[in-house]
Formats: sequence, structure tokens, C-alpha cells
Amino acid sequence: MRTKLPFLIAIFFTTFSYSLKGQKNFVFPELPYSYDALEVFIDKTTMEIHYSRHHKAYYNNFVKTLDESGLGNKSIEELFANVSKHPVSIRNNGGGYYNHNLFWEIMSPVGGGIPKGELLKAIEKAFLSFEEFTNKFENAAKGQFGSGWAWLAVDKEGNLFVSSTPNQDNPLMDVAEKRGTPILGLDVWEHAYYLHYQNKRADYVSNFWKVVNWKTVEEKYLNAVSKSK
Ligand code: MN3
Repeated sequence: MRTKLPFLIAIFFTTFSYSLKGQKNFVFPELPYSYDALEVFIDKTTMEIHYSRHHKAYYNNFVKTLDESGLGNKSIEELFANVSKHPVSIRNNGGGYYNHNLFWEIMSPVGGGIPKGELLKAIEKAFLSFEEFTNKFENAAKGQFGSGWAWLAVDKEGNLFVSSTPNQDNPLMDVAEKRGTPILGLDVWEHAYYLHYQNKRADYVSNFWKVVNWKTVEEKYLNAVSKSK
């Protein structure tokens, strides 16, 4: 019995630390590249402030609200599907947390070009051509009055659509006009571009294509489609 004790202690601590991790449902992600890696689109200072201050603040406030409201065991999809019934901080800070996670993920210093495979087929089906899609997306981004986001998302039938949302809303939320799973998002808050582009949001929007990581977007597309059927 005595020889088994260290083994039992190890089991206890493994289980215990695992359950603590389970409660910490939401982590602040590592930026997948350096602050200056996307300078063809986002300058180093903007990137640093955007990630380490704006995104971090959304995360901190979101986690605080989860602790206070006891909603920490729900998935982000569950939270957003009923966001109108939750404290408004879930919508604003949870939205800010999720939207920026997606934004960093779908960009890459070796991004750009055009999508391939199933995603390209779906874009051509929904928008006739890749060029028509980019026009529609850019118009959504430029036309969003004030702060918000432009999206490419998959609806519940598995079809692609372009939309924009105000503030930190997104298509997963029950308050969104068009509901679906976002696979590509562009932040059009002034904090995302003002230092480098000033009031020229259109230049910022058209430079976005130079860094989009289409491989990641396609993975998100295939994942969303598999869930929709
Ligand atoms: Mn932002």
C-alpha cells in the first residue's frame, strides 16, 4: 500500500490541476507572429497597442464578468446564442475577446493571394467570383458606420454570406441581423488603423488582402459547413 502512495498522489494532483484548467475555459491567446510581422498591412505600434492593450482589456473584463455571473462553464457559442439575455459585458467584452482571436488567427506574414479548393468553389457559388466577393466585403467594411467589423460567415444551410456588425457584435450573436459562423473578420474600429492610415479606412481595408491566411479560413469554412449539416 505504501509503495502506491506516490502514484495516488500523482493521480490526485493530475486530476485536480486538470479540473482547475477546465474552469479556466477561456485563455488569452499568444499572438502567432511578432508585432511588426504584418507591416504591409498593420504597423508595429498599432499591432502592439491593439493586442496588448485593447484585446487584453476585452479579455480581462470578459473573464471578470464570467466569474461574477457564474457563466464560465458555457462555451462561447452558447454565450453568444443568448447574448441578449446576459450582462451587456458578455456582448461587448466577450465579443471583443472572440473577434480579435479570430482576427489574429486569419492573418499571416506569408498570407495573401486567393483562396483554393472548397472555399474558392463556395465563394464563386455565393458571389460569382473572388473579385465580386472582395468588392462586397470591402463595401461592408467601408460602409459600417462608426466602429464595428466586416465578416465572411457560413449560415445554417452552409452558404457563405458577407455582413457587418456594430461595436464588438458578430454573426454568432442573437442580436445580429444575419446569423452564422464567422470564418473571416476585419476590425474597422479606428484603433485598428488610425495611427498609420488616419481617416483613410478604404486604404486599410484594401491592404487587408495582402495578409489573409486563406488556408486557415478554408479550415474554418470546412469546420462550419460540417456543423451546419
Ligand atoms: Mn480592435
